[in-house]
Amino acid sequence: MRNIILAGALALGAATSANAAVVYPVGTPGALGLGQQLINDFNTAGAQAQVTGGGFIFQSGSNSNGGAIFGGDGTTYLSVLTNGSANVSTLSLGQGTGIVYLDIGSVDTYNTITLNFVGGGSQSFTGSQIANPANGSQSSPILNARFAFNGQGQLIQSISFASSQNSLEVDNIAVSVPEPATWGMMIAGFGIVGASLRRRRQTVVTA
Ligand SMILES: [Ca+2]
Ligand SMILES: [Ca+2]
Repeated sequence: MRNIILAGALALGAATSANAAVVYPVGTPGALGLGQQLINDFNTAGAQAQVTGGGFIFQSGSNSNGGAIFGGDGTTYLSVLTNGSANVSTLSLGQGTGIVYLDIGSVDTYNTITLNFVGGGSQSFTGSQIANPANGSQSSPILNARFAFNGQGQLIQSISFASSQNSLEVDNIAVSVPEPATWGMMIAGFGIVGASLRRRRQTVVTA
């Protein structure tokens, strides 16, 4: 009997374990689609201060340190330089996000984007896993696009950008707006607050 329960628990564990995260293009750069909430456009000093790490710059236009994201909004973008790495927290309502959306420009084989999950663990994508052929073209709509990194059930706490050569260009990082389960938890939270307020009011009345 005990073995049957154990086997059942193991099967349940296997069924509920998270799938690997995936990346896919979602449209043209600069345009936030439905369900996307912008968290960093790198356009202001305040936004730029949210980025941690080293070996990166913020710029607009194109030069040897980075190429403007083709088809994008033409604003300041984050460019990760040779052996640089940059980290952007994607915490939304304090609990991570299911999907991170961002513009990427001129994807190169030597670019790496890593998702860091709430509760530990991470998953990295090379430029070739993001778009192919990742040859750094600054005029290809396939290599200059808006992409979604979907945790497939794992909540993403932060996203890291690394490059072994110039450059990895990104902009307009967004998170997925709260999903139904999150709204359910928030509504339950409001209910608890409301109940405690009602209790407090009753206490005042009877005192
Ligand atoms: Ca920008
Ligand atoms: Ca590039």
